Amino acid sequence: MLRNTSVAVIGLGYVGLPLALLADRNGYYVIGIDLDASKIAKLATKQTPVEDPGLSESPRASNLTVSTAFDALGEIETVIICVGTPVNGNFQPDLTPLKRAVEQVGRVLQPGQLVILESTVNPGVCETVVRPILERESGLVAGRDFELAHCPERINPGDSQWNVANIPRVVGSLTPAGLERATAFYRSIIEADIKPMATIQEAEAVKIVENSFRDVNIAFVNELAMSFSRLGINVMNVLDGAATKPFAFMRHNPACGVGGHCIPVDPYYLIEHAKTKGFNHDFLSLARRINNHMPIFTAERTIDGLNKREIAAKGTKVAVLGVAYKAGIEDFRESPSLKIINHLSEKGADVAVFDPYVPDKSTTDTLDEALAGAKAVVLATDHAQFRDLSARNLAAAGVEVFVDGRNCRNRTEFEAAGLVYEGIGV
Ligand code: SAJ
Repeated sequence: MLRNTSVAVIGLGYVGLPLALLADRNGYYVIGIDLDASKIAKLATKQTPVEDPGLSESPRASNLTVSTAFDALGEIETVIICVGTPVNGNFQPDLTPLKRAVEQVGRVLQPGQLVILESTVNPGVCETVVRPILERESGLVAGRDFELAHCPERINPGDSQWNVANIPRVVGSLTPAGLERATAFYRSIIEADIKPMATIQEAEAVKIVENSFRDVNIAFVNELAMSFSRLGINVMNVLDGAATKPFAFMRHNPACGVGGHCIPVDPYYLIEHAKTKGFNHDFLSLARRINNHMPIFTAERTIDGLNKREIAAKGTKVAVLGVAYKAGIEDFRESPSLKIINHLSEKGADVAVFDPYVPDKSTTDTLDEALAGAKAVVLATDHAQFRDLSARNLAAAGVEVFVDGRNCRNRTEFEAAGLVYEGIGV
């Protein structure tokens, strides 16, 4: 017998934890499952395992039941899978974590349950990967014995305005009954529009499309930045001008690269899936190549800057500030900083790394240690602390080159202090 108004969330990361806490706050009996025992231990003592200002709820106030085991799922009405769907080193989609979680759910699946996938996948994964595993492991039939739906996650880490409670969602399912149940669930916890899609594939496609849209727009301004660097035109000033157009223009900003677990990853799911049907997404692929090149472009600007001072990169200390893929968070998945560090190291530079949000990837404990003896500084993540760095203090410390990987500083200030300033198209 399934427990009324009960929810299980599989995967308690940036996506699953906020969702589990929100369902709990809305009166559901919620169990959270994660393979990471340390995360479960923290949550069991009401601690927050990930620091995110966008977390609309606190574990301290929740009645969340957490576990690393799946066997408690048997009585749960709605089971939501929120595990990561990364790409491997060759940019090929990696569904291993998803398949593992679905197998575990399938083994304890009960008649009447609703399984919802929130992980980002290409169109077709729910029907050709998730459904067969659930049916094989349970002996049940989707759409008859249990329901399967897809509601792609839309979490924006670090965003204090938009969070799981107020971001509109789309939902798709194999059957009208599944669609009705899933839509009703999200409408019961989210104060925003929940749009039912005609098919589960449409719901899968929505997320890939919205993030590919962002990736190609970023690639557009990144290509402009590289072109305008040659033309001697300040791309940020031009984008400021273009942004005065009140319609049909959406501002994006060039930078040292595109990181995170969404934007640089999701397009590959569509690219690779379409290839299996004989279609090449040349445009999406080109955008990925442009954005993947930006860390190299940034590292080369650093070397160019040192050369302007007749300093060879080889054997020279370079401080890379920031490892996280965007400001104010600790997540460094697919971060451009990692590629900048690798490229400069390959060129023989002595690279020091400091990010207060990512101590495990920093090579020094303090900013001053990273800067000591450095001839070049690369601002790779625009954490507030790095936005306030004084050009004069850097010059006094012997720094000769400042590379503004986020175009967040002012060329004039650094040139007035006697430094070479290199931006991304500025
Ligand atoms: N970036 C640029 N230029 C831009 C915007 C972003 O270089 O104009 C870079 C960022 O520095 C970062 C990467 O792209 O390295 C991704 O940035 P992001 O702001 O898109 O941050 P994410 O990865 O947290 O994206 C999330 C996504 N949300 C979901 O997938 C549910 C994305 O869809 C949102 O558009 C994005 O937040 C957002 O709007 O902030």
